[in-house]
Amino acid sequence: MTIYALSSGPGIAGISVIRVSGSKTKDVIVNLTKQKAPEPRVATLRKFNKINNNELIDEGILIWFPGPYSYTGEDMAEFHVHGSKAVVDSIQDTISKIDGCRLADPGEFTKIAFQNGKINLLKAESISDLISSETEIQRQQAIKIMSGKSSEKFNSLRSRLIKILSNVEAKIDFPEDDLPDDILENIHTETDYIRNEIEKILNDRRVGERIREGFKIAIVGPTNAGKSSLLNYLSRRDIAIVSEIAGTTRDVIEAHLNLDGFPVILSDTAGIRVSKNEIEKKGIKLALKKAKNADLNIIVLEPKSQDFRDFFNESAIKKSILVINKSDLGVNEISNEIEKYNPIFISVKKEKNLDQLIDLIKENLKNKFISSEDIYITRERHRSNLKNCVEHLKNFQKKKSLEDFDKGAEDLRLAVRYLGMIVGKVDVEEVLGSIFNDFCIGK
Ligand SMILES: Nc1nc2c(ncn2[C@@H]2O[C@H](COP(=O)(O)OP(=O)(O)O)[C@@H](O)[C@H]2O)c(=O)[nH]1
Ligand SMILES: [Mg+2]
Repeated sequence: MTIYALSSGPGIAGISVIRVSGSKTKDVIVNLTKQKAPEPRVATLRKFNKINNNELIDEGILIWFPGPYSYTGEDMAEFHVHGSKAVVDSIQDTISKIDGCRLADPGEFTKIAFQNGKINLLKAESISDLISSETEIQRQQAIKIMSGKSSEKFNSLRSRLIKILSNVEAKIDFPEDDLPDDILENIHTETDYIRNEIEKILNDRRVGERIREGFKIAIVGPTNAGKSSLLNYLSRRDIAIVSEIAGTTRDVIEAHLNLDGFPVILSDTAGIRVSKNEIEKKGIKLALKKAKNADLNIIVLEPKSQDFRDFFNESAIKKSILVINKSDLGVNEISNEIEKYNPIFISVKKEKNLDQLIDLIKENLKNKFISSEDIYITRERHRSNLKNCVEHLKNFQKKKSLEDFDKGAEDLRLAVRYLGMIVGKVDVEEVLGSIFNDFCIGK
């Protein structure tokens, strides 16, 4: 099947790009241009026509990428046309009339690229992350992984694991040959090393996922302190109802923001107080849960607030910035209990000190997460494969004696498989190759 799709964004644009991939690509070119394909990979001006009546659709740039030197590895072409809905529809409609051509599924170009070995799974995922990145740190993370940083790490760990496996398998296949002592010792030190490396990667406080999905920040505190006002200010929209009536916000209201380069999911929550209203009580429960799961809490109080520690447990307070809002009303009556936590004084109404609050939030996120060691994983999929890999390595490590190696080999095979699944590599042939290339059995 030959697939086609609009690869640039929908809507009116200066230029739109329609991509075609598959064995019929050349037919598509010939049919639309009434000429043979231009020189490969050279942008060429062409007229694009309907196929039935030769009516001119548009004039634009055509690039022809014969396979395998293309993104998907198949024959490909790009039609750069004027970006109107009518032009794009007409080109696509014309291509659809050519035998063997159909509209691409979502992600299909990249899927074919993966199937043809042009890119690995990590790269495919990071391409999608790069496309959907909204902030600078998301872009940086995606491009690092796209350029192979994580793939190299996992491929190198995997090759080392395959080498251990080949040593173990050699011992099973040729039990009468004594394995040199240093090889046996090496099996154990290498396994320790690999397990340690993977555990280090796993022990990353989920920074990669957090950057990809957004840092979770919960705005919490007593009723009427100005939580909803703060959410509206930070998101520059009126998404939460602001009112002097205590208990207005009951549901959790979320906003995805780019906070000066940081991807953030900001949640406004119900004000915490003792309430008899069932619905409000549910909202308060949700608020406390948000505070527990958040990466960072902003606890909003008023100058007259007496204390806040009844509401939150120690661990929620530890990851919090304490904010006294309504400082325009005067800040003389701050209780000692609150003063101790070094609060920042703001006024959402008078827009006082809000830049300082944003700086403080950014500082907090930076210290907590960004300065941590290198990030190699960005999805739950990576994490669960790594965890499975470690589990099997642990099982292998329990098998100390040579007699157990039979079962141990299976542990290692599974460990290799899980590690391979991250980059999308699962291949037993490699194990065989590694045995016979590297291991001079001599028989
Ligand atoms: N004086 C003053 N009033 C504020 C400030 N921020 C919010 N308010 C008012 O406080 C009331 C409660 O605000 P709201 O954002 O709904 O508080 P929430 O219950 O914590 O979500 C509203 O009447 C706001 O206009 C502020 O900085 N100064
Ligand atoms: Mg509110």
